[in-house]
Amino acid sequence: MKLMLALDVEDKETAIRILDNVIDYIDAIKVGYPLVLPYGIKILKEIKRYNKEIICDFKLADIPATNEKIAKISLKYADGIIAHGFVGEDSLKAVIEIAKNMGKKTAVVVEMSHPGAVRYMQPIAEDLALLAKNLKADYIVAPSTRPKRLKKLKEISSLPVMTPGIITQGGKIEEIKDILDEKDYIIVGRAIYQANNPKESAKQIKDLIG
Ligand code: NUP
Repeated sequence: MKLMLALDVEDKETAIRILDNVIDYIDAIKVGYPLVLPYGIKILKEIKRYNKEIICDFKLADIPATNEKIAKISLKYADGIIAHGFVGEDSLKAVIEIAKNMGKKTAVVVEMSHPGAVRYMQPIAEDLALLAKNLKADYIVAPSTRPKRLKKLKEISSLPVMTPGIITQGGKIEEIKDILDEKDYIIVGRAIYQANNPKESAKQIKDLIG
C-alpha cells in the first residue's frame, strides 16, 4: 500500500519544511482547507514541484452545478479530488464526470473515521460504496479506525481505498495491512507532521506498510 501525507498545516513555510523532510517516504500529498484557505488553490503550484500525486480533500457536498465548479478549479492543479457520497447520485456524478474529462481521479467518502460517523454515515455507507462502484469512481474513502467496516466497504465497492484514521485516531497498521494491497493508500497526517521527527516517523510508517 501507499502512503498519503495529510498536509493539514496552516502555513506555507511549515508545509514546505515538512515536505522537504518526508518527501522520500511518501507517495501522495493530500491538501485540504487548512492550507488552501489561507493561500488559495494556487499554493498547489508550489507543491507540484515535489512530483507526487496531489489530492484535494475538499469533501465536496453541494448541488451538482456547484460541485462541478469546485472540482474543475481544484483539478486544474491537483490529480484527484475527494467528494462526499451522501449528497446523492447527481452531485457525485457531476464530480466524477468532470474529473474523468480532465483525466483526473475522484475518491468518494462513504464512511468517515471519527466516532460521530457511526450514527449518521454508517447506516448508509454500504449503499454509498455501491453507488461509488456504479458511477465508476476511482476510490472510496473508508475508515481504518474500523477495520471490519473498511474490509466490507472495500469488498462492496470493488474499488481501491484511501483510508484515514491511522495512529492519531486509533487506527492500527497491523490491523488493516491484510485488507489492503498495492493500489490502496493509507492517509496519515498528525502522526507525521506533529512528530518530533517527521522524517523518522514517515520512514517508520513506510517501512511498516512496505
Ligand atoms: O473519514 C475521514 N477521516 C479523516 O480523518 C475522511 C478524511 N478525509 N479524513 C482526513 O484524513 C482528515 O481531514 C485529515 O486530513 C486526515 C487524517 O489526519 P490525521 O488524523 O492522520 O491527522
